[in-house]
Amino acid sequence: MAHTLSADDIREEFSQAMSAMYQQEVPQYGTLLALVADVNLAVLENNTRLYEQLANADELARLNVERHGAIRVGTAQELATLCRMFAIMGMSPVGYYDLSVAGVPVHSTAFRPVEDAALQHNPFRIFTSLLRLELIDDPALRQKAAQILAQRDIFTPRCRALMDIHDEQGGLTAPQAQDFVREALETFRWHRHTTVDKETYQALHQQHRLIADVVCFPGCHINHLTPRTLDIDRAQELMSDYGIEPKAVIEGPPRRSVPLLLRQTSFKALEEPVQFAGESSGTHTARFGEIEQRGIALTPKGRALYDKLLSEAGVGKDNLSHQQHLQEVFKAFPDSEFLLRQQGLAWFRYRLTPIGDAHRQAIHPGDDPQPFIERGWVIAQPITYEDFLPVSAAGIFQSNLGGDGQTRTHGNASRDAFEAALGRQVLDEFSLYEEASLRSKRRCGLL
Ligand code: OOG
Ligand code: NI
Repeated sequence: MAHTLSADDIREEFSQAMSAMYQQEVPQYGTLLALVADVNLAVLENNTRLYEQLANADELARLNVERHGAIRVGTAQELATLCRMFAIMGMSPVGYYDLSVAGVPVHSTAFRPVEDAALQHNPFRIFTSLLRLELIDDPALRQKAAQILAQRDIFTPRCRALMDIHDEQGGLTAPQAQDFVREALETFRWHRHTTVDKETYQALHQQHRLIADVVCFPGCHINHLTPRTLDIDRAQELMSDYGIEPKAVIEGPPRRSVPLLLRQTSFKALEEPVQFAGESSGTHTARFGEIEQRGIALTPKGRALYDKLLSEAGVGKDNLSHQQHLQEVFKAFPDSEFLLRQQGLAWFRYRLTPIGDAHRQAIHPGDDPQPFIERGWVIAQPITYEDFLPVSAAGIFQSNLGGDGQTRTHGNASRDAFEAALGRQVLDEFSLYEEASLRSKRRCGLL
């Protein structure tokens, strides 16, 4: 058959198309992109070490295209079909996040590329949540929501046909891929018209805002698209200058000399006009903007320490005092690449320098990389955290639910049910980082 486009190229096209669509739909997203571009430029101009580090790790090129988005779906079939759609773009489900513990009636995974080369090419990620209808306590309302969801198809017929073609042919030709990207985009478009009347919307909204958001529309609109900044504190400071009001506190770890995991902030969801079935109109708040700063991926040991310190620190009311408090609490977390490596708290990717390469025969499987690093034969680069944080995600959800943190819903972790809906198991993020680290050691002859 004719030449097929790679999954990496399809993902690249799709993420660009999604970004263009969201920029049209939510003009503040364009402002956010401008702000992040300004901040990143200033950081790179003033910090040549960081510039070189990013360039060496091949991260500079991806920085400008790097985005994550988020969607919420209502049924197992929708989730399983999304899994098929994202597979065509080289994205696999990684991680399981149970947000019901934070009073949000969903559980989630992140679709993202997993291979080193694919991540370098374009690390586009979609945080995808499945509504847990069983957490609606009124049985009649629960049944009604299920009925409404059963009637919709969030995928266009052409999109479904192209997914079949992809699976039969083992790929898509360039024109088919273009068609696929255009059709796939329709699933994530914003619709002003709800599929339900005002009363139904209000009843579902009353139960939980998120339930109304998932159930009442013909598609699963993308609710934010997040660029990556190199200095989130600066971005947070500048947001109001750009006419954007940030949420109160930056989620995640404090500012560090070796950035950890993921720090995030967002602006509040927009109140947007909607048209209910039966001609009455109203408003709906769902879509918002978010900025993130990514740092090093932690090992299970590092992550346990992070979780412990974060819960010790609690949640602050204003950002300044919260960050100061976090700084204090996180003094217990080593803050140098050497200590993070030595104590096995974070993941690194190893590379031979040209001198190291010339001395390959002196490096043996099982050798400690540290002396080689000190001799300039080996470079250890932090592995970037490519995933999400449940506490932060809950904070982002909450700040967009009007801040009242409707915590009436509750439920137990239900990973098996999620994977059954998805039609496969989610990948374990820790194994992915570990494998990346081991592969790099093997390439250096250290394993
Ligand atoms: C997803 C919120 C979580 C993140 O970056 O942690 C998220 C949503 O509101 O649907 O996007
Ligand atoms: Ni997000």
